Amino acid sequence: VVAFKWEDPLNMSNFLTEEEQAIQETAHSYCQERLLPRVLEAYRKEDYDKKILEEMGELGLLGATIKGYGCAGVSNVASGLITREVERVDSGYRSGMSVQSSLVMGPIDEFGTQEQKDKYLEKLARGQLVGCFGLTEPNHGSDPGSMETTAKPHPSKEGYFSLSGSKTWITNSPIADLLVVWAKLQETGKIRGFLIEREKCPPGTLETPPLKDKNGLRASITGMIQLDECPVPKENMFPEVEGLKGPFSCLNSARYGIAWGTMGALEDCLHRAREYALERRQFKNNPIAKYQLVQKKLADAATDIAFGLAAAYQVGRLKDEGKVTPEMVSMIKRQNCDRALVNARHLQEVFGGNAVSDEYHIGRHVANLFVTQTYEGQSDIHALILGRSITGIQAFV
Ligand code: TGC
Ligand code: FAD
Repeated sequence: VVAFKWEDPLNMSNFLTEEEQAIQETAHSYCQERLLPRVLEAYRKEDYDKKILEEMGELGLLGATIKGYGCAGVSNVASGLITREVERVDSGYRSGMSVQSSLVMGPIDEFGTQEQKDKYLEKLARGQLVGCFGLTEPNHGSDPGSMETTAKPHPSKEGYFSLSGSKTWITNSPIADLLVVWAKLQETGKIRGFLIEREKCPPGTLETPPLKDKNGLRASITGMIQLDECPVPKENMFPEVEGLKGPFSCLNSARYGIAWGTMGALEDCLHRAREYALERRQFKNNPIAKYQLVQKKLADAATDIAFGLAAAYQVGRLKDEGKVTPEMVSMIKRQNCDRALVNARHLQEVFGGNAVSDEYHIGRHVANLFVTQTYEGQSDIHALILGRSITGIQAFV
């Protein structure tokens, strides 16, 4: 007899290998035992504990798909399961991890020289170095191709570039030791990637002020990167990759992770709303879970989670086989972020006035999920990426 499980309606766990299930369990235990107890204080104080990356590093959760350099070398589905477990606690914790794994270790592994890989990957995998990824600028968010940050030969230091410009809304920048910065090479006008080591920058050439008082993603630290003729050794540029292909290749992996992660956040909202609805009584002492309008909210969320996870799983398997396209990633990033935000917002209503207390966690997820729908390509931008593929006509400009 096959029983329906509301927590896993389409029986997805059936399709996971034993190794993937074990990885998910490890990530689940760590997140529930170590991250959940600190998230409320972190969110209230807008504080990100750098030690979290070290703890994740010890468990092999950072750069988990990379082979060698102390990384776990697991499947893309396993890495999706890790992000799902982390974001079940908080999107900000997943953000810190995604940036380190997909946006810093990812490009070093894919585009770096052997020296760059040897120098940085293992330390990043252990969380001994913290990384950040600077693409967005104050005047260029959805359209990073128009960036103004430039790299030109350094006027006084032989063998160095001089980088100037500013990046904004950069996760981890205030605490980053290693900054991946995308800038236009003055000579060619082409976008190139640079690895900037904070400790090697002369005073006044690199500033990373935090952006405080956010109303979402408060358990993650965000800041600017301000470069003023910052000297960067020529060997710190990624040697081959040029143009937007560089940053977007890393974003393909990070966006894939967000598609899994947002489903984890929505699962937490569903579990909490269900529990609350079964306990809370209104009108003739009925649990509010008895009422059809409440049940519909739970059914909608459970359905979107099941569909969203199935789609992320399918893309993960294709990614492992080298058969993924950026449009597939745009589709699941957009859909899962949008559905997570809409459903979380509806489930928030189940808590009535208590939704306003942070102890119920739902308001935090709703605020975070707005950010996930915005960064790494706002949902409408992903709609245009899909529209371009469907029609052959680009609608950005
Ligand atoms: P377009 O003409 O489309 O492409 C220019 C070149 O880039 C290549 N390309 C890709 N390559 C690999 N993967 C992808 N997904 C790619 N998308 C584009 C493309 O083939 C082309 O190559 P080539 O060789 O022909 O030059 O460029 P466009 O300027 O028209 O771009 C438009 C658009 C909208 C697609 C793009 O700009 C976009 O996606 N905008 C969204 C911006 C964005 O996602 N920013 C993310 C910032 S990082 C971040 O938010 C991190 S948050 C992390 C966290 O805290 O978790
Ligand atoms: P804009 O590009 O100004 O867009 C504003 C609105 O206009 C959006 O709704 C957009 O969809 C719409 N729009 C724009 N162009 C079009 C068009 N052609 N057609 C239709 N609609 C359009 N960036 C990094 O590089 N690294 C990071 O680590 C990072 N972390 C972040 C962390 C947080 C907490 C936040 C909030 C952002 C982060 N970002 C990061 C930046 C993020 O990627 C950008 O905010 C995002 O890409 C959108 O850019 P924008 O904010 O400039 O919005």
